[in-house]
Amino acid sequence: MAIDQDSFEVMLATIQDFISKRLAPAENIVEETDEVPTDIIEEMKTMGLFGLSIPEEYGGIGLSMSQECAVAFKFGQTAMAFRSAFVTNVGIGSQGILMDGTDEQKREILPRVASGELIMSFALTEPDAGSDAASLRTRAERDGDDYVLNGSKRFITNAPRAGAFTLMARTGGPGANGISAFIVPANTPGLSLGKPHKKMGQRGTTTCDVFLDNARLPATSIIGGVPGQGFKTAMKVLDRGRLHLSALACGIAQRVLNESVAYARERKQFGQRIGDFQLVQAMLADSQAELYAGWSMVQDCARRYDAKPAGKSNPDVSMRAACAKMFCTEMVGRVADRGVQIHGGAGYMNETKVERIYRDVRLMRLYEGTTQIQQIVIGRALMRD
Ligand code: COS
Repeated sequence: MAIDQDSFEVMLATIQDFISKRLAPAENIVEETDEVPTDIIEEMKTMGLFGLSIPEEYGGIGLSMSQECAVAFKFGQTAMAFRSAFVTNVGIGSQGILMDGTDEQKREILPRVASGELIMSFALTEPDAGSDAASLRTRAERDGDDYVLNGSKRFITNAPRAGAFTLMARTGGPGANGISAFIVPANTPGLSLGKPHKKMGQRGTTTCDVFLDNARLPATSIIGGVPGQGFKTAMKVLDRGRLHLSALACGIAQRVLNESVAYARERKQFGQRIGDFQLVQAMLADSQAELYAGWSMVQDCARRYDAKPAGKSNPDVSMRAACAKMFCTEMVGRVADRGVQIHGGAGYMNETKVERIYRDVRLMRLYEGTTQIQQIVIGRALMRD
């Protein structure tokens, strides 16, 4: 159930205020220290950001997908690390439990996820299973009432902060139908973490590998209690995540456009503002038009998402979420590139915001399914229909 629109507008205004007054001034600290200050994380917990998508009955705010996209757009206006700190709780880390978990799993886990007491992380990717997620090799062998897990997971967002993982492992034969989704507490004996990865951008976000060496879990840790459903759970979670990322990409494009317009109004060359030159205006216009197109896609797809029964798959919405992810993340790459171009040499210097954003957005075309995977999802849907 979504919160009513009036209350949501108030909440959105509070978030905007928090971003402008609290997060924007801290962007350089995040860039320099590669960390989000802990007092900011605590404030985000108090504001309820860790529970945006979790229904009120489990202690969250219960936003609809359309509302969540509006929040993601706002968080695009600041460094990506702030959103990343809470987003695995809102999206890929928790949604599998919400969509397919048993009542007991939901009651036990979701209130702690919503409050931010428990950080959830999503562990699907492996060293040899990225785009081909159904080929994952982490094994979960049945042993009495338990499963024993062995394998490794790669590039796991928020793993260094996580209290538990939604983790996909193979309980059956090869292919998608042999995969189950487990809830794995981070303190399970046999679970260990790799060193934090050093990345091109998105400083302040944390990722590392996760290793499982005879990690023993009760069979009740399987989401929904039924083995073999984990791939579908992961795909449904990713459909939703892809839409959220599309909204974020639009928010970031808006930020780049704002920075670029401000610069074009202020910077003078050949005796006039560079924004008065039509070649600069053309770059601004292309970015504005593409942003408008992307945001229209996101809003349309989110409305369709909200109209489908909660947690159920809907191939048409999956296809449209892939369209939005592909278009918006490619679009923000082009917008960021033009932003650097409009800033000229200054755009290459790391004191300008567009330099950071240019690096940060490169990941958007890779994670939660590359552009090429989105093309496959779209192409297959067209051939199937
Ligand atoms: N919702 C529900 N079920 C889905 C689904 C979705 N969006 N997509 C696929 N499924 C189901 C299929 O219906 C199929 O079920 P049946 O066996 O009952 O027919 C099963 O899952 C397997 O699907 P499919 O045959 O399409 O699987 P593939 O191995 O061909 O993989 C892709 C499909 C490539 C789309 C998938 O592996 C993928 O998305 N890869 C990218 C992974 C990714 O995004 N990684 C990022 C990691 S998180 S940062």
